[in-house]
Amino acid sequence: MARKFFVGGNFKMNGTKESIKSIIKNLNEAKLDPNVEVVIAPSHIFLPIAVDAVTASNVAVAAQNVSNKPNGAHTGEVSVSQLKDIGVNWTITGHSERRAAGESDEEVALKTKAAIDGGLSVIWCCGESLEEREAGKTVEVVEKQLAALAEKVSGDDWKKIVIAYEPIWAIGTGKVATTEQAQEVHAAIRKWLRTNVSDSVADETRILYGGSVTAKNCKDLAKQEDIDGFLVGGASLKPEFVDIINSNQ
Ligand code: G2H
Repeated sequence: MARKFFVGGNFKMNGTKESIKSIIKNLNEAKLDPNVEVVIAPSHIFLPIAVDAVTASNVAVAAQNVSNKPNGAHTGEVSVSQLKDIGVNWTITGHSERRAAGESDEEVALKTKAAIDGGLSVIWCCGESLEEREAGKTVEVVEKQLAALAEKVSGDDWKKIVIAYEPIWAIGTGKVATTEQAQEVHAAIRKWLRTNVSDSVADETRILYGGSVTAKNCKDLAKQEDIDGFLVGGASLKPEFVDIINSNQ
């Protein structure tokens, strides 16, 4: 089965009511490749605005983070059911900026499982630091993150997961991984899924590349066999996001 190209826009802690509306207006009015699934992730506070503003049929809205707990006494957290209640059907989990703030592999896996059980689809992120890459541990680190995920999710859960490989040293630094570096890790992730989960999960799971993706570098990355799209940060706030969405044409 061909994997549908996927482009996520992670707005991170950026934007205002007006700028978020303007980015979405631009997407609504753009000629987006209809064969691409697009998911944009503004800050929690702007999610209702985003849900109301999106009219493009292939654009959905994601949270950047979610609690793994049900509603209750968890000050400052947002639950899966609250996201569903306002019409959000996606969340990112395990972004390296959240892992750096203290989220463990296990907590990320628990959040992913809670999100899926509550009816969300998930962009689950993984990736190594510069130190780990230089020590030759890239695949080992990513496999450890995958193993923690696979302990909590199973069966059809995998159909709700899109994997984003984001080398930490390439995030927001302007240092994009080379096409070879990215393809190598994507292939290793797919191999791990084949060996440890199943052939169908390996064949059907989209694996995105994230880390300083721009309109300039996306075309070559998109041509790689195991790169099924992108998770875009900085450039998703700019008009060039449309060119990245259309990079697989
Ligand atoms: C990686 C990416 C989006 P940027 O974090 O998740 O951000 O494209 O700014 O490197």
